[in-house]
Amino acid sequence: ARRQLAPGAVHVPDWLDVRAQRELVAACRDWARGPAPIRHTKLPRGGVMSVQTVCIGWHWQPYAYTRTADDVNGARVAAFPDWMVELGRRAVTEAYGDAAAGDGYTPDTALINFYDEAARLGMHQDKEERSGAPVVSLSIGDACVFRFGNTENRGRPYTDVELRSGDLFVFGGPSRFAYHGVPKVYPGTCDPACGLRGGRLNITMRVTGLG
Ligand code: MD5
Ligand code: FE
Repeated sequence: ARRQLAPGAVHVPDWLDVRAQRELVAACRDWARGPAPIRHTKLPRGGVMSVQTVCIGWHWQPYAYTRTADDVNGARVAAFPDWMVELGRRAVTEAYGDAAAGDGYTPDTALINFYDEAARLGMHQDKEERSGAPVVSLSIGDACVFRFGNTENRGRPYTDVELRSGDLFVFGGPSRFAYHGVPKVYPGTCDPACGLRGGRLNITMRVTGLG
């Protein structure tokens, strides 16, 4: 079942079965170890994000993409695997009910966010990509409140949606540059069968539009 929150913003609850969730968790554990280890991203004004992030394909550091993780250890980030391109295509096909849209989607990067029970993500837009292609979001582990806002500012109107382990969310079209954030994680809501012992994992695939 899919639910459209706004034009281009589609939530597909329970899209990944537990086997697929475990496989993704295992792959993310691997990437978290290196070549550029997972870390709390440092912000230019001296802050540190409570969320921990590891990138594949391209490395995101506020507020640009690079091939090397210059703010971590300088290593070239892991390649974006073909199997994840395929997963992204299936996700877009499912969310939009449009196989042509899915086939035309070629993500080249993913930001993998890990939230412990205290982590939050403030309201922001994702606008470092030079492409208006959709963002595919996959959630695993503890449930959270995802706040889907508007394209004008960080405040109201916004809609709070609960995202749970296995959920898919696709943000495309007019929703691609909406403000959004994660104000709360619900600790202890994760089924250990997902492969995580606690916390929330979110994988976002993107098209950077960079060569
Ligand atoms: C998360 N991650 O749950 C979210 C899921 C990030 C981030 O926000 O930047 O790593 S991705 C949500 C998203 C992406 C692009 C556009 C919109 C939402 N949107 O228009 O609402 O860790
Ligand atoms: Fe974002």
